[in-house]
Amino acid sequence: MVFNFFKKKTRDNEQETRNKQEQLKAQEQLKEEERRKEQERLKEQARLKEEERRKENERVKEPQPSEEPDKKGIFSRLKSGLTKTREVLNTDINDLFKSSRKIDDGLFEELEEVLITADLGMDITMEMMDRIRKNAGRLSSADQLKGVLKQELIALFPSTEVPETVPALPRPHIIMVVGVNGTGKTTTLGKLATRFTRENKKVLIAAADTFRAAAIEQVGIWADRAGATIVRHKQGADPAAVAYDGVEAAMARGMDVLLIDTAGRLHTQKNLMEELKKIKRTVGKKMPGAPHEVLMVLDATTGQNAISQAKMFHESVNLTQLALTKLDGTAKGGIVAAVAGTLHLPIRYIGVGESMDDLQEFDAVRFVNALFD
Ligand SMILES: Nc1nc2c(ncn2[C@@H]2O[C@H](COP(=O)(O)OP(=O)(O)OP(=O)(O)O)[C@@H](O)[C@H]2O)c(=O)[nH]1
Ligand SMILES: [Mg+2]
Repeated sequence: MVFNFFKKKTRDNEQETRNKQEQLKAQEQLKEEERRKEQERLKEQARLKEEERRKENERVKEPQPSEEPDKKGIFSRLKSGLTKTREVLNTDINDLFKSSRKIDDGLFEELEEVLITADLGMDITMEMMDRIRKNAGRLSSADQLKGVLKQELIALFPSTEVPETVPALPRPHIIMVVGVNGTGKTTTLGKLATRFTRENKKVLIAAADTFRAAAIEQVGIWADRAGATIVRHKQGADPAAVAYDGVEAAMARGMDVLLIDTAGRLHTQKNLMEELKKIKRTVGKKMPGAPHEVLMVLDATTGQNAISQAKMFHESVNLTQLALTKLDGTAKGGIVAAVAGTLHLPIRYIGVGESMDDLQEFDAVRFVNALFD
């Protein structure tokens, strides 16, 4: 009896030991399985990383489409950016000639209206119409008329050699960007910064629009995106002091370009003009001869107003070049010709959309061709 009891107990103990051993074995197997899975996961991770590195290397080696847009790319972007103006100039002029109309006074009056709708301005339209009327005998189709219009428009632009955007000397090349609020100053400055850094130039931005905190932030985002450095003070700081620090830093750090962003409250407010003059003076004190360019940014959608704004800014800060933005948002693309014909200031850039490649260097022949082709 007692013997049987011990025998059972021993059997139970043996069973328990076996169970424990099996449990341990199962746990070991589980651990081993986890170790294997972890190793596989690490291997896969390393493979993905390697793959990413390889792709990144290829990406860096390949020219980026947006870095070097080919001429055709620029032209088709320009054409599509000018769609609204193109519709006025092409569709309306084609319509004038439908049903084989005669070239008569009635047609010329309608043509006059078309040109004014495209915002060529009264003076330029009248001048052009005078010359077109004199050539009336030689015109018999919409295409011929468009040909004459193209010639007349191209003649409005001074055929100056396009200078280098950033000459090698003097260094830093300082561009002060001015204009009425919301015209696209900061965006244009940001796009220029991006363009210059892509050309391997060292770019510094001075955030001299201290009027709003958001403006300093906005320019900071552009600087990050462009890979440019930035000099900024707090909101409300003296803009001329920011510009001064910008020039000092640009000189000390051997920068190629310094771009100065400025505020754009209404140009009718005297204090803005005084502020801009002070910035300009201060920059010139730190670096004689600077700023090398005073770039005014005009919003094309404001049409003829852009001309009076530019005249006012020119009187105060002596503009050296112009940019016309938002041409994609208006049928008033003729403003480009009106500006060129009235202001005698070079149009250096035009904006035909929001993306990086939509800020184009202005080329009069390309522009006029894009309007009619
Ligand atoms: N469609 C279009 N929008 C543009 C163009 N250029 C600028 N913009 C837009 O215009 C708006 C105003 O641009 P900003 O660069 O902030 O103008 P700003 O002159 O610096 O404005 P303030 O600093 O407030 O005086 C933004 O929404 C830009 O994206 C362009 O060529 N086409
Ligand atoms: Mg701005």
